[in-house]
Amino acid sequence: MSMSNPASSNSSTQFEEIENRLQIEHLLNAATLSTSALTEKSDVIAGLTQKPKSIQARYFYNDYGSQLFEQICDLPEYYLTRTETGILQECAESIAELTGACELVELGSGSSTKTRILLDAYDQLGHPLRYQSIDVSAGILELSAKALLADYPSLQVHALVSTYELALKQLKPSSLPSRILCFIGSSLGNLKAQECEEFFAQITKALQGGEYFLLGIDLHKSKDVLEAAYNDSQGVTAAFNLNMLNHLNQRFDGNFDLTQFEHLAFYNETQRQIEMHLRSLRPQTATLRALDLTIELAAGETILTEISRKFDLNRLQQELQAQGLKPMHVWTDAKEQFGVLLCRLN
Ligand code: AVJ
Repeated sequence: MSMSNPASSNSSTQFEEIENRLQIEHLLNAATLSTSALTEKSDVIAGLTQKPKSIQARYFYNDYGSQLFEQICDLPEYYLTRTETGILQECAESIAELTGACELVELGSGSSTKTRILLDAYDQLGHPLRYQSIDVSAGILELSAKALLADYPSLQVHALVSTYELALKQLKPSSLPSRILCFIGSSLGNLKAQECEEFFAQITKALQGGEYFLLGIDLHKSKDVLEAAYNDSQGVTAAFNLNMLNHLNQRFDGNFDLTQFEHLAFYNETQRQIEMHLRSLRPQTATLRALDLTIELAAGETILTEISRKFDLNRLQQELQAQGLKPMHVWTDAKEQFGVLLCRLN
């Protein structure tokens, strides 16, 4: 390597320095991919051949879908991200004080924007900064890890390309005195009640006694506020929903015609969940060649693409407690739109 050009030697040193603090690991590699690809295919086929039809919410997140989601977070109607950010700014210092030095592990880390609030709090208390980010999207994972390393000179990052399930199965004991597993952004809302319970059980298995679980969840509120958040006036949420068909087309060699579907989102008050659907505008067929699957849709027929559950803080605390995840602290905003819970494993 040439050291003659001061500018380039400077930037390459900086580059090497960042690489030294970064470890990237792919769990979705050839060995595990064959089985996960199989499950994936059968999940898509099962969802599209049952009545009513459905597709799993994680198909929103190809590269374009992740970009659209970042746009959603900034929409005036989408109060969730803004409100959770405000709560984290209020409580981050208490969290860092309560837990002491901690390795931060985050499920579904995405752009890691809100994580910075926590990193700052640990940093201000003089705690070492160690962060394990976990996401299925390798692109956003690597980009945000590098951005964090550039901004936090003493941070160590272990980025894991993985599903939640695989990652939780192979979490190694923390090298710091404790660990905090973060699952913020109300992603829990995508899980049905039964799946939620199974997920909490996986968390308690992955953590050691005394370690922490930080959970961010959207709360039940008026139908108007909720429905506006999922039917924004700029149509970004509609584009996000429709992009799922694009993603399936790309991935499974399909021919869904996006112009023949419309976005539908409403609050199901009995189930306390937003439901997003794609509604067929006319009778039509679509084929996913890689799956050897042709489906028929009647005019007006819907495909369920997401549930987004809205929680009750008391009930959720009981559920966590029942699983051995003891709620230590709960924070909300003044309007009680969103909640952040710090739990400790018994
Ligand atoms: C990322 C699952 C929390 O449910 O609000 C945003 C995804 N869907 N707009 C949510 C989403 C439509 C989001 N979560």
